[in-house]
Amino acid sequence: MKQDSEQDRVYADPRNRVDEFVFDQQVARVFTDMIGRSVPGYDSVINLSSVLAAQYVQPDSLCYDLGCSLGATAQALRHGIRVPGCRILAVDNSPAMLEQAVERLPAAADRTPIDFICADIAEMAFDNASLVTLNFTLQFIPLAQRSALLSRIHAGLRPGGILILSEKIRFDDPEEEALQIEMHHAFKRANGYNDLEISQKRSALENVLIPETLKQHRNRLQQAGFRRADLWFQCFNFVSLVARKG
Ligand code: GEK
Repeated sequence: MKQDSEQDRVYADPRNRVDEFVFDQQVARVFTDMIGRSVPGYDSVINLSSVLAAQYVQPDSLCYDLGCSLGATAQALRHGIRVPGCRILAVDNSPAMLEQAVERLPAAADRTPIDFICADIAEMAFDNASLVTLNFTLQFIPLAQRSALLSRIHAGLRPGGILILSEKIRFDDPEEEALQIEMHHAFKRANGYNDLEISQKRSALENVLIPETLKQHRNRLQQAGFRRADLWFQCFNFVSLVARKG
């Protein structure tokens, strides 16, 4: 089992042309370091997902970790689950990420099983779920597919089930948008990224990671049928919501 991620230097050297960001082998190898140094509050959101699992996962139900990457959320859910008869389905469409996820999964025969599945979450159906996580994943799904995905998640949840939706967001107020980005970049610099790395990564993500406002997320969740959606975490321009099925 591999514990440590290599240090992320993916955008450290100057490039003539910055291609669109992809979750390939190069990214998978450094992903734990990359996301920890890039997403403010990442560790808190992942660790606290286990608290929500302890509170809301129902016996004999499924948990879906959508866009599971290396399985950090799935492992946190497993740590939190207190009830019998559950399975965690950890889904990603990047074979490189899943390969690393399987390699890093600690053996724990006595805990809730985790199945890693290679699939496009925009094409999946959901069933018998009591908890679903979209931790920093919806932002990578094409805008036109987001509503249908949330409706299918809602349909697949049991009564009382929850969706944890964590996202990078943008702000309607241009000054707040600029200030939040300024603080996010300060966070990245404090974690050792230089201005070249920050700007090349930003270009690579430009048409790949499409953030929306909190209001857009709340409206979409409501339209998908969720009874309510409450903000439980924010750090700069990164938030997490808990959406509940009635
Ligand atoms: C964590 N939740 O560490 N279907 C399946 N997976 C997808 C799709 C799709 N259509 N599009 C993107 N992904 C994780 C972090 S990372 C966030 C999530 C980030 C996957 C993609 O391959 C990647 O692994 C993940 O979504 C997004 O708790 O890198 O900022």
